[in-house]
Amino acid sequence: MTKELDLSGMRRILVVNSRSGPGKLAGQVMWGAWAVASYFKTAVKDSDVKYLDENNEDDFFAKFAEIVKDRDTVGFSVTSMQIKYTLPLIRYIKEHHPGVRVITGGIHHILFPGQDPGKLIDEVVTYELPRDNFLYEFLPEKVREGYRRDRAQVITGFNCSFKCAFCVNSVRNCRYEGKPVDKILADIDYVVKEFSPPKIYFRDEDFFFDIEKAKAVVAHLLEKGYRFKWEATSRVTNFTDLKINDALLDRMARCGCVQLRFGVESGSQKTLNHLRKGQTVARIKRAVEQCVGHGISANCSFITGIPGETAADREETYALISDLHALGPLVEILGPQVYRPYPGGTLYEEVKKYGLHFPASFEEWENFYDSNPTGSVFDESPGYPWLSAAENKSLPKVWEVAHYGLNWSAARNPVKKLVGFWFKNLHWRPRWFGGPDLWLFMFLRKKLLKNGI
Ligand code: B12
Ligand code: SF4
Repeated sequence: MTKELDLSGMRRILVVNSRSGPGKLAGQVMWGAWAVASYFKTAVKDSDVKYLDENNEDDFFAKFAEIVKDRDTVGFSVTSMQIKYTLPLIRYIKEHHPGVRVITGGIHHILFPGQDPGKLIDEVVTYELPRDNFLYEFLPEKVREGYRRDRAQVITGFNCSFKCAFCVNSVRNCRYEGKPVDKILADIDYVVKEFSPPKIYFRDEDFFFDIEKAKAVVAHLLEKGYRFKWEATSRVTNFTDLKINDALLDRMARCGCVQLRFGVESGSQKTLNHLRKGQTVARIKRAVEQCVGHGISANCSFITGIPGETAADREETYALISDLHALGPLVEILGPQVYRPYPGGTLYEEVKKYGLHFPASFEEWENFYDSNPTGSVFDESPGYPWLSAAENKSLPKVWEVAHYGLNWSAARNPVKKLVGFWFKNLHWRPRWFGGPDLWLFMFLRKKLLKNGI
């Protein structure tokens, strides 16, 4: 187990981010792998660093096999869901280029620091490498195209100081880490100059945690007169007189803020308390109303399938979703997605009592999600022991009904509107999360839409 990564002997380096599922997440920015490639390039003297993200490359394997030939070190960034796609690449290296040093790091190793990495991996890094600088030379062409066409991203902070019981941050010994304001502003200016994006997403677990930073960004955008639209994530608890108040919302709307994303999670106060979310239903409503009042869209994310959550709690969530949706087309509903447990934290202790097991070594994760795909956002068969057979079947479909029934009913496109009308009245209102029409719709969605979304 590596304590401090030894950079000596590294010069010709390849950093790889494999895909995480059968499809590719094309156009997405892979911050972890990007940070690592940038760090190696900056920290290793005379380095020659290459970067490959399978999600954003055509002919990925051919490129990988070619580049790896003359490397001394290959680093892989891994979430648990990527292990299935990373291990075959590591096996290829060990078979064809046994002298190459293989290093793995990323959130999987941070979550499971003590796990046996097996014989194929030379070093495992279980902490975050410095991420002060994201070198744009590593940004793949497909991501650049997305920046120009739809939306660019600027990272403005890392981690989170809260410890919500269901969240990965509750099991990590982490706190919110701001990025220096001058760096954020320089990044914004660079991205505008280089890509002229129609929109920017400020990537941050809580953009308003450091309110002075948020205000400085808003002041900068107003001063520069930039025309792009922007969106960010916030806790609803930031909506106070001292933080996000009407005056700030007004300035935000004036400089292009079009959406804030909220982790609403539940409409049941009992569940919110159980999740240690630190927010009330009344506050959720107030924040969303205030946002909408300033013409800013509110994207409200929910989870369900939590141990201890009753049908009555779920009904309170559905009722809150309906109330928020009734505020108009500026409210977007995300989920409710089925809770995905990760080891550690208070909720995991409860989950363990139901006998849910996670693999004990790195290699055992390879096929874990084949039979128990708890990592998939669109997991259709969680098989959780704390849910009944009927709940395991119906809960993963709730988000489809909410998305197509509520969000689409507010769309301008007449086809979407019609589908929305159908799902809202036939499924959402009677809480019917099944039926042949829903099955057919889900089937078509998977076949037709990019990334299955
Ligand atoms: C932003 C984000 C995304 C973005 C960007 C992903 C990315 N890789 O950057 C998008 C939307 C694309 C995304 C997609 C997915 N995500 Co995501 N995502 C996040 C989120 C919210 C923040 C990650 C981030 O940007 N961190 C900032 C970067 C700079 O830090 P970092 O990635 O940890 O990297 C540092 C260290 O880990 C280390 N490191 C990383 N790689 C390497 C490699 C080497 C060799 C070394 C030495 C060190 C090292 O140094 C880095 C710099 O400090 C996290 C939650 C969280 N708090 O971590 C979830 C999270 C990482 N995602 C998760 C999941 C499940 C996914 C998906 C699999 C979802 C899906 N089913 O499609 C995909 C996988 C994407 C992929 N990696 O290929 C899970 C992973 C859980 C797990 N057990 O692994 C998390 C933890 C959220 C959760 N549900 O709890 N995600
Ligand atoms: S759910 Fe949101 S607020 Fe809670 S710990 Fe996770 S990132 Fe922080």
